[in-house]
Amino acid sequence: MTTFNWVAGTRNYEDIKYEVYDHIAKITINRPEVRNAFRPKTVSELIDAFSVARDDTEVGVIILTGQNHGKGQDKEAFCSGGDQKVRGNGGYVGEDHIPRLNVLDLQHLIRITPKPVIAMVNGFAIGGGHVLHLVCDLSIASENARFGQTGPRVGSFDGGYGAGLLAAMVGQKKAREIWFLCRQYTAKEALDMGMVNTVVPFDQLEEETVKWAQEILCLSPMALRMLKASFNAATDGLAGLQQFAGDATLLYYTSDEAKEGRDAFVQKRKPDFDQFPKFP
Ligand code: S0N
Repeated sequence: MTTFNWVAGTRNYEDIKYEVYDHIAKITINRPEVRNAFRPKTVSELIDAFSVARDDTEVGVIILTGQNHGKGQDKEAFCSGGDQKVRGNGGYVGEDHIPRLNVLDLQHLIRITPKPVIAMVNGFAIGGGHVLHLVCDLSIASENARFGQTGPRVGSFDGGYGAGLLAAMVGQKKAREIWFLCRQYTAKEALDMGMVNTVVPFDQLEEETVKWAQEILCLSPMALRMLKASFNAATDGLAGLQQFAGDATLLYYTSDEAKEGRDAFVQKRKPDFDQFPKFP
């Protein structure tokens, strides 16, 4: 088993860990005693960590995972969803006593982060934890991983990405089965359904995930960015198109044609767009 020299970030987090190795940021939900369930603080820290990774121009790939408990593979968790013990009326309640569903902001952030995000699923991915792996670009699971939704059992549902993206991935009938029966599925079953990219033995999970990340890091970051936005545009409606269009604007800003418009305004002259080709 290869170990990697992960270097801890400078932020002080309580519920998560942020580490970097070879242009890869690894974000770990660190509440193994509750199977890495998230409370509002966990989610706000995850949002901060994803923002740090997004802004770091040295980071090309982000891994999301759960802290191992060390009490046996069948007890490990990627994330067991919203912490039901702090679920109040109207959402999950943190130190400020305000009920929130801030995991929806996190899901959106993962979608619009213009870098590949890999879910390294080390165990249970259940409820809101299952949706978190769905919104990641790739999912690599260990053989012990278990997948499923529990909403109708515990009195909740995720009708956004949790339903729509799942159906786009596994098909309408299977998605409805997953939500309507609240069963658990093995890593092999998740692979067969098209929900995960590969399944590896537990002790090879990180090595395999880093290998995939390093392969991605050899490729063009701008092409990857445009591809991620393209895939999302098909499922995310105007919000997806906004991201794709924003990326196109970024590219346009780097052109002489766009610079001519800016410079002409700053220099108080008429822009000369005649010099630029009108491509077919
Ligand atoms: C993960 C499971 C299957 C693991 O089973 P196992 O190994 O038998 O462990 P347990 O003994 O059950 O658990 C060990 C300890 O961990 C605590 N714990 C586990 N999960 C949670 C959790 N989600 N919240 C709080 N605590 C948790 C256990 O209580 C136990 O601790 P002790 O011994 O001290 O009691 C199994 O644990 C399991 O099924 N867990 C619950 C899974 C679940 O139902 N999750 C919530 C599903 N809903 C969401 O995630 C909603 C997400 C959300 O925010 C949202 C998003 C969009 C729209 C709506 C919502 C919404 O909230 O409504």
